[in-house]
Amino acid sequence: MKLYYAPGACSLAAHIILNEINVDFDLERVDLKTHKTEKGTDYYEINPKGYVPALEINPGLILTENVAILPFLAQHDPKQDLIPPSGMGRAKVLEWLGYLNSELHDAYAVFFGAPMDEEAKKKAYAEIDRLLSYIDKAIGGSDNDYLVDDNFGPADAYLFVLTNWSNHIEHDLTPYKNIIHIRNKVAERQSVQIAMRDEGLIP
Ligand SMILES: N[C@@H](CCC(=O)N[C@@H](CS)C(=O)NCC(=O)O)C(=O)O
Repeated sequence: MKLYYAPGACSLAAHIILNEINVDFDLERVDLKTHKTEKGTDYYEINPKGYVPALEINPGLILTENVAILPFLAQHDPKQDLIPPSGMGRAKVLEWLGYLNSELHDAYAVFFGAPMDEEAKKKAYAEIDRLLSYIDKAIGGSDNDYLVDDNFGPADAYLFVLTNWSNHIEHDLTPYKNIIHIRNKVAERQSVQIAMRDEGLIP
């Protein structure tokens, strides 16, 4: 398998899960400004949508979209319990992935687009805070160790990656104690440390 990624982008979540599942995989970095890969390939030829992540499963077989890639990788070895194989447990993982992808990801993404004036920034911070407040409350109201159950899974990896972006946009995460609690556990995982090191995010 090969993951097309950009350092610290949402593709880091797939990178983390690839490290969890013990498969051989390659990485190919994509420059999101030029849409060229580190090998000089026009990235639109790999993923016509132009964004990361893209997962090459076999030569010519490409999977895109976080909500498809993350469950696909997580189900690789059912013994690892990264995602329930079926039923409500799996539906709950997809519920979180959908929410993170369509709501929180988009709320952060506006900071990486066209420059915003102060008024627009204020609204964008307020939207992130609204979503994080919901997530923090949902975690606090459950007995689970992680977002869905007591096992780390793809939704936790995705939440970790998205909330890392608070560092880049001068957004304060400290009010969100339950999110921070999950983030701290996720950050300690070897899969996360290795992925962040391999993407050049930590020494
Ligand atoms: N719907 C896509 C969105 C992916 C996405 O927004 N990727 C960003 C990085 S986090 C990107 O590559 N942006 C550059 C671009 O759109 O050209 C998914 O969930 O996989």
